[in-house]
Amino acid sequence: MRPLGAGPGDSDAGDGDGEGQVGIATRTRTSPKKPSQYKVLMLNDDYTPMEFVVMCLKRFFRMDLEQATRVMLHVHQRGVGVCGIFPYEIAETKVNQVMDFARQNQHPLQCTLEKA
Ligand code: TYC
Repeated sequence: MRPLGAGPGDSDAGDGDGEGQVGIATRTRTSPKKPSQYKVLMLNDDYTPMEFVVMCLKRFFRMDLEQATRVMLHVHQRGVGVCGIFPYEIAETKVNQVMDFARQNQHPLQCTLEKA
């Protein structure tokens, strides 16, 4: 078996004029395309208890009590707030987890995602 690399007779090992150069591709990306990010949004409503929203934020978004309370109050006052930013599949999973948990507890809490 021939060793790897240029040797006599290789088409790109010519007289140095660059003719016959092969296999040199300029990489404009060094890693696979990074997945686009999505915001998970929590929406306000008049019926879901504040404590339940705080519980969701702690459970599904790993917030501590202080952070969860701050986000919940922001949503309560402004109508919508960001729970976190994730790749699509993770964002979708979190939306489903919140919506399922809210439904199980008969609260109308709504959660959605939006491209970041
Ligand atoms: N507005 C609700 C209340 O007064 C509390 C609430 C906060 C509900 C945030 C949903 O995403 C929400 N009980």
